[in-house]
Amino acid sequence: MNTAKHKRGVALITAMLITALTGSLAAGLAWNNALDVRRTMVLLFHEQGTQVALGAESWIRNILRDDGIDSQTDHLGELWASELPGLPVDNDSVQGAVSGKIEDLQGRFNVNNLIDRNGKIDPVALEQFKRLLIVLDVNPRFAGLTADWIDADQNAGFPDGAEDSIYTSMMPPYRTFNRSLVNVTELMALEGMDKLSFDRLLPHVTALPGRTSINVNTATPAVLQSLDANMDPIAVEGLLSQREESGFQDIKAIFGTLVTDTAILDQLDGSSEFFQLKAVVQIDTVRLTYYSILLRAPNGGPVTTILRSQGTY
Ligand SMILES: [Ca+2]
Ligand SMILES: [Ca+2]
Repeated sequence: MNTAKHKRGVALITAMLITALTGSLAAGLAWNNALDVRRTMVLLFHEQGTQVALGAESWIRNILRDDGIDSQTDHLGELWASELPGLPVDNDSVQGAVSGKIEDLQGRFNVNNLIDRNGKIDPVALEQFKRLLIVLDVNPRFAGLTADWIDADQNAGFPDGAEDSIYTSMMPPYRTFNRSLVNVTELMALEGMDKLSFDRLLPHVTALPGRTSINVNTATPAVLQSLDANMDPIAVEGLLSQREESGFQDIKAIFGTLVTDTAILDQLDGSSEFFQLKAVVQIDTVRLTYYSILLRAPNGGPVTTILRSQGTY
């Protein structure tokens, strides 16, 4: 009698255990399934966002190409320079928005100008970069450090230089690049560079392939001030009010009286070849930022993408 009761009790407990076990297994499966679906959706949104950004880039390339056909100069009053308002991305499967901003990279100081055509440091560009750093309240020793980072040799400049002997003794050790920068974020690798200095510097510097001219129609106020040792904020204010939104009428005449170094004067221009698109895409909960560097061939030529990056410059 007792044995039969005992057996029934065991069977009941076993049945309850199995029910509990299958219940928790089913809950686990449902949870994993929900996670898988969500993960797949995020990957899909990411892919769709990338396609939207590429579409925006293609659209901007057309705008820049049309501008190259229509005008010989580039200034901040032109269509490309206006911020693109957020456009909806809306079809059956995708809901989101895309916005963008184009910047003329030749309105910034190209750090690759620090090196001349023979791979040696260009003293005129070095002095200009020092002046830019001082205007931005950043330590001017980064000018010499950048030049050493880019120039081909291992001879550290004095007093503001650093080559492999310095960088290989750091933890972790690394070596100087010793060639033209591909991406301006490489400046973060300079000895002593900090986030605050880098953030101040970033809107005013770029890394373009080879030596490039400066477009004074789009140059930042700090870059304008760096053009000559005697340029002060009042002179820059005067220049900004002269150029307004349609650019300078006669660059050589205006800057001829302000810039004494002919090497810098010869570098000043009113048009540009290099632009940067920053596209921000939001698809559902996924937000992506894309940067594209666009090169426009002169005289209404085509516009090509020479560098793309996601998230950072
Ligand atoms: Ca133009
Ligand atoms: Ca070097």
